[in-house]
Amino acid sequence: QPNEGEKQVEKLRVITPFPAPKLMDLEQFQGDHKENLYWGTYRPHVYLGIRSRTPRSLIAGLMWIGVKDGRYVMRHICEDSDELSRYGWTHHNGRDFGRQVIVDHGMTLTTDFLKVKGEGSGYGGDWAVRIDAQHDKSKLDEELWGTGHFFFYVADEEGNSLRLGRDKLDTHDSSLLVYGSRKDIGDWELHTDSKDNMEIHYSGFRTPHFHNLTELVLGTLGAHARRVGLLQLPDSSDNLPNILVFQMSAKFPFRTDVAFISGTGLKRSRSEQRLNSITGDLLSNKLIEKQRDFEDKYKALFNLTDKVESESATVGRAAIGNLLGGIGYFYGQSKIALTQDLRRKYGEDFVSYWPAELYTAVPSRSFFPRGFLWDEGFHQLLICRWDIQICLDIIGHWLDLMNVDGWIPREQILGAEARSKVPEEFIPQHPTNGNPPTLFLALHDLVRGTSRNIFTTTEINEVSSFLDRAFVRLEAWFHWFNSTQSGKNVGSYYWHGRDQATIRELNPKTLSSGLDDYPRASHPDGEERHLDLRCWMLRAADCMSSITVLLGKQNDLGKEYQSTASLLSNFELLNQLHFDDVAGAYFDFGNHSEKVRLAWRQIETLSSNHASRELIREVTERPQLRLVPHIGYVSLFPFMMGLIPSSSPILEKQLNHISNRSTLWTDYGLLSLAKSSTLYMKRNTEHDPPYWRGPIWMNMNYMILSALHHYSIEDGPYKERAKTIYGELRQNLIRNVVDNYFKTGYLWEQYDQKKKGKGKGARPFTGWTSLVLLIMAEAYPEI
Ligand code: 6A9
Repeated sequence: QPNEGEKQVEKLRVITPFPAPKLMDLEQFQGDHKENLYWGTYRPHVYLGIRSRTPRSLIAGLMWIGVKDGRYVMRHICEDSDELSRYGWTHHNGRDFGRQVIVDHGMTLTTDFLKVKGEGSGYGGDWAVRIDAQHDKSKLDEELWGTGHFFFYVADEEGNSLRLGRDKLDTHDSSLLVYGSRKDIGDWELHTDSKDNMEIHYSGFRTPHFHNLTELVLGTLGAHARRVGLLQLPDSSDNLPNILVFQMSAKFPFRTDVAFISGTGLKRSRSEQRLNSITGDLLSNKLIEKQRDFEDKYKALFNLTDKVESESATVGRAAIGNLLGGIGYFYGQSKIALTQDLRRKYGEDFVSYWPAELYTAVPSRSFFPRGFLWDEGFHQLLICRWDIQICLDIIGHWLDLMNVDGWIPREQILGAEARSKVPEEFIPQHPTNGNPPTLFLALHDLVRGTSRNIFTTTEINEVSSFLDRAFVRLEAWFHWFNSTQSGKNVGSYYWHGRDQATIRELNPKTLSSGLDDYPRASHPDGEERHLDLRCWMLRAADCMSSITVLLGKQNDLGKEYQSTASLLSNFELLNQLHFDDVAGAYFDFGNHSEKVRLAWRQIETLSSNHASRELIREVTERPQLRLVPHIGYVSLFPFMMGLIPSSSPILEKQLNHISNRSTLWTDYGLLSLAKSSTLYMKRNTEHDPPYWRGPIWMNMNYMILSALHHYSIEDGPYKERAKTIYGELRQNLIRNVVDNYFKTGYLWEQYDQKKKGKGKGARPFTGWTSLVLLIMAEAYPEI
């Protein structure tokens, strides 16, 4: 029996931070770097939300009244059910400028964001938002929509109280809405400036909760409307409010600037000049200038002019703009599920990870506005080309989330706002489960750019010092996979954590792989060998080895990574473990039967007398240890990694599978699972429709396309064939994503091969679908 002290130690191991200096404490992330990134549109889950990169920030945001089925509704959090024709950043540089266009039925709302470090401003500088609302008379019901109602709020998460502008005696003019004071930025003021005739009302609240702001405002508005018959806030406030909401109402078309200036308490703060410089005409000029800079950078980096039509370039611009504009800052504690052992011992199911910050891009502002580990590696392929400092900052935050075992939680649900978006059962993270170490994809690019002097001297220095400090963490990460996810055979791995007991899934899911319901061995056990994980390990080992070279650490350690990499790239060994001669394809290995199906069964329940019907798995053949015969993304991993020698007939076989319309090829991209698979487009349970069992996903298509590109350059008998397929696949992917964007206004999570490539799943999905821009630019990682 462990004593109290030992119990604590054991239980807390999983929530013990990795014992090494944090990346975010590096010199390069302090000073100007930190200050320059202080304020931003870091609340991607709302249509327009601003905060600073500090745990308890002053936050700001916009709501407006929309109409649904003839009734007023509040727009605030990005909700798919709002059914906006489109919304998203058409431009965003990730730092101090963004332009977003929102089409809400008959209204087009443009929200510009601009940040400046003015002379005299406080820490982090000043910022402005321009709200421009146009309406289309033919589409709007005048009675409901003669007037637009916009609600701009500020809230202090630290709890400092806010003061109404009109309370201030020495105010410069009447434009002051609210002011306050904070430790980080000093005194601050928020002003509004509009040439249009607008009516302003307000409400103040004191509450520590911010995730239900919409209800708070809507409730107050409704209550007052019932009393006075007017759609306006009551111009009243709780005592010492930490939230103030300003309703700005005006006839369409309407434009107003909202300006935030800090450091106003200081002498010579030049508040008035600063305010002038970020409102009205001066703001217009600055916005024009910033947009031009964005265009220039976009052109220079991706060089699309000769590569795609201008329509496609517009989509590419939205892809990078939304990926950067979607970057968020989160703070909170992950909920960690204890392993069965510890649960039994301590009678507790969950523990909290340490409070942590995460600066990260997100896959989808409406559906998944939070960090996902393997998504992030793909995001960084784009972001590192746009802004290396932002890229390092993001990877640094992720690596700082590592625990003492070298584990990083896969899905980051930090803070009440993030939690409110996720059903309870999906919140806990499991320390036995991994997620592909795709950060190595981006690190690989960074190492290459550094060792070949592609970057500037400053960038090279920053990447080097970053890698130098990251090294122990990367080692621990590598080691975590290499030890906890290894298989029985030398050089074999499998995703741990699959449910061995389930009787309700057609094929037990592998969420840790990122490919969720992609078919694996029907009966999960320790005999499994997962091809994708093996290939990720090769990528990781290879990258570790090149980092050791770059850092001059070619000691025994460096050699170990090199020998792991050569073991994992050994073609004969790969073929022995994973190649099926007859199919000419690579497969997983495991205890497997193809004779499985879901069937309705009467289930007697103890709690009630009546029997219920449930879908239960039937297996009509004894599973055997064998290769798992499903052709799809997993089988293409050796190809993706460039593992197949360019002279090998096995390469030809992969090209055959790829280009075959009865297996993987469609006019819209490659299918996740071949039409010939027994699980193609099959539901996994009554409630789980096929996800990675057919539809087209951009991240894997990008990887496959990279490999096709590679083999179209490498000499060999299949070079020309690879080139042809490459060209056609590239065209198909671009055409389909671009068509869908113009038809629907969005980039999508997946594309539906059964409906002519129509976007499906989450929208906007501006995470890895934005890789379409790299496809346009033909920018691929070197294999
Ligand atoms: C479920 C539901 C309203 C699934 O893009 C993020 C991930 C990928 O990492 C993964 O590979 N997506 C892919 O298979 C979305 C995952 C969403 C899980 C949360 C909770 C709440 O939604």
